[in-house]
Amino acid sequence: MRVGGLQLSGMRVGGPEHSGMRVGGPEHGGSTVEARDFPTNRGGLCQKGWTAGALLRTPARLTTPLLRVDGELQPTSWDTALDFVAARLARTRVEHGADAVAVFGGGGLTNEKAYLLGKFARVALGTAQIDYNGRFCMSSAAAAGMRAFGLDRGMPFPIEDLAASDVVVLAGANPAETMPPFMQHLTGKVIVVDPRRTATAERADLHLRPRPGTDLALALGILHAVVADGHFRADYAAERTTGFESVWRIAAAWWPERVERVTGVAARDQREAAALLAGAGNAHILTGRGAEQHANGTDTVGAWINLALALGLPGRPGSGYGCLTGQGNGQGGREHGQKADQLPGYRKIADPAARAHVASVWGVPAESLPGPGRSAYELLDSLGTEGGPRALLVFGSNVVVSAPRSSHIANRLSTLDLLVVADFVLSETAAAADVVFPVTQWAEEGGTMTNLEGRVLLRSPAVPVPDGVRSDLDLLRGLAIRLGQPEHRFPADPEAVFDELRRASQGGPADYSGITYQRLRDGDQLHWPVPSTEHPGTPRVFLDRFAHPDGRARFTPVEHTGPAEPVDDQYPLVATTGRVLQHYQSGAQTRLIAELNDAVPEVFVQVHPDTATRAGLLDGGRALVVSRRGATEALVRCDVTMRLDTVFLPFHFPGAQRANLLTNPALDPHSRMPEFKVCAVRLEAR
Ligand SMILES: Nc1nc2c(c(=O)[nH]1)N[C@H]1C(S)=C(S)[C@@H](COP(=O)(O)OP(=O)(O)OC[C@H]3O[C@@H](n4cnc5c(=O)[nH]c(N)nc54)[C@H](O)[C@@H]3O)O[C@H]1N2
Ligand SMILES: Nc1nc2c(c(=O)[nH]1)N[C@H]1C(S)=C(S)[C@@H](COP(=O)(O)OP(=O)(O)OC[C@H]3O[C@@H](n4cnc5c(=O)[nH]c(N)nc54)[C@H](O)[C@@H]3O)O[C@H]1N2
Ligand SMILES: [Mo]
Repeated sequence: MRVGGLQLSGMRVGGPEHSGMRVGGPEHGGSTVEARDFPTNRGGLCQKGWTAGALLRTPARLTTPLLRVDGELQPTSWDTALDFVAARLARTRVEHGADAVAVFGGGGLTNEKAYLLGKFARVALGTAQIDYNGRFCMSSAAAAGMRAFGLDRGMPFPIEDLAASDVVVLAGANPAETMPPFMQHLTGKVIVVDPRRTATAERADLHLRPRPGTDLALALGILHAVVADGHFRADYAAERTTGFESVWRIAAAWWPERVERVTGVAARDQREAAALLAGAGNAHILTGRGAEQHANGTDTVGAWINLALALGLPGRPGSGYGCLTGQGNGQGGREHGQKADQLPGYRKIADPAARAHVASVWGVPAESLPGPGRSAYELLDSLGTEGGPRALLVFGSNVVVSAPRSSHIANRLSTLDLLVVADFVLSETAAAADVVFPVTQWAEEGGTMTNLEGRVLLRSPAVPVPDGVRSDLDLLRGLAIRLGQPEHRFPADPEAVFDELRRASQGGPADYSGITYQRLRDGDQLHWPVPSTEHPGTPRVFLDRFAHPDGRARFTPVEHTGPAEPVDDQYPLVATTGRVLQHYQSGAQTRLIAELNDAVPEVFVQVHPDTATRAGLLDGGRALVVSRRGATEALVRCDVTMRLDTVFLPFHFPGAQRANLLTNPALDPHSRMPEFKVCAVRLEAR
């Protein structure tokens, strides 16, 4: 694994956080991060570092395909499983049409897998019904970036820029737990916006603690203060943007005292944030899932971007706006066609020119390509319904645990004629499948990932593939051939797939055509777009112009609306959800590792002691957290730094401990992101 001096790339290369922890863990002690600030991380991080390889050797590793016979999953051969699945898919298609088969992908898949999965859906299955868990992840930031800049590259600048930044705002991100190696890039002042006093907030110079779901108002308040105090960059706005007036018409009415009443953030603190940002030579505003996972997440990110534009940050060397990446391939996974509305190279599937180009690379008629399909939650919600899909293939997601309103989604899965899951462990979703394929994991295979700065990283296999296990690419090839596709159309060699991806992406917004495995092996640091093999890559994309046709960034008028589900007498508290250091995502992998599971063995509800007392709860006791959609049984963890109106639950646990039994699947109208970060709940003693 080539780390190239960039901590983060190492982390991202590994896909699952584990490998990242191997990079991040040891670095941690000697970095700018002070141990005093991160009491929980020191143990946890090292722990996770040392146990990184454990998953490769876990006895829970799947090494044989499983087929449900008489209600039980039983071992079978690859040929039997492939023949069975292909026959069932073909029959479903004949009886119910191509859209009766659906595909669900993941942002942890390599670029090659994401690309081939999208091609498999559109060409071998002919279905429009493909989407992926990235819709649950960074989609609101992507949509807001598209709207403001005409392009979505998470960080349009190299991460090293952050170290030279005087002020960095982290809105709804907790990288001290979710991306520890990132912390060492924060050497200037840090403003953290988070309802909780997280390990990241402990490091902050200023911690703004809004009520969950009110960031949009907070960003308007800070913008108001910037303008009122004479710090609006009118020269920059005139030269590089459009639309400030429409934004100011709204922000003028959100003076900090009014914002204080909505968000709970003191007007004084809003003005201090404005002054810090205005006084900075270089500054960055970065968003994480806390700002994005809302039914108005796109507009909320848009409000943070408006603030960045008013300060003249985007496209200025040494400053900018960016979003922090989620999964191993959070960036690349959303560029090459596993998204419902997308073709490779970040092209739109509804665009006739894009269809013609990609169809020619694939050797199929453009008319044969389906149009846009349903977004992730809408897809899962439609399973087994009238006109909805009757078969589903899942690659790289554990939706039984991670999808919002998850008991409903588990019910929908149970109505399918066929559920197929490819995984290396028996996740909760795999356990519900009719067929499970055992696939290779990160250290056993090659492929590329694209990190948060849009930089493409090549990984080579480090350990041998266990007997009985095949790669996702192999599996797709096996199914495609059985579905009547010519062999050459579905290569299983990652480099061959990448060479095809290069051609398919050529001329698109995310142009990879100039990136080759050889250049990556030679150590070239290539940030897309890379339109030719001589091109040096594009570390900073917006220096001269933004990607809209007029070259300008767009201020977008956004108004504070608040969460989709307000609190009331029955459900008086706001529940928000997220992560802890020791567990990864749905926990399918980390719950198998004893050291991690012992550190945080079950779900907890983090709550202010006064709020707990009012509900008759004791620290260390048990609570039932109840929303309109379900109830989660959780350990009570009292914490005096919590807001009185807010509780927090991590979403890493299965069964009755799922935080997603509570969550509200209200969707953002632009990104179709569900509102994971706010729902109304009450606490009951158990
Ligand atoms: N240890 C670990 N690391 C991970 C992961 C993991 O599961 N475990 N997952 C990876 C993935 S896929 C992702 S997407 C990233 C996520 O990385 P982050 O975005 O850093 O993680 P979260 O915990 O989801 O959310 C961040 C913070 O948002 C806050 N928050 C909640 N509601 C609001 C709100 O309304 N406004 C604001 N401003 N903040 C709010 C929460 O209190 C939380 O501390 O982490 C990646 N890294
Ligand atoms: N309440 C709440 N819910 C959330 C969130 C939240 O903040 N709050 N965050 C959301 C976010 S940001 C995300 S990203 C999702 C994540 O949630 P999921 O999509 O469930 O992600 P994982 O738990 O990583 O599940 C990935 C599964 O695929 C397997 N896998 C990993 N790599 C590969 C591969 O290369 N090939 C194959 N075939 N399988 C692989 C793993 O073993 C695991 O079982 O959860 C979302 N859900
Ligand atoms: Mo994510």
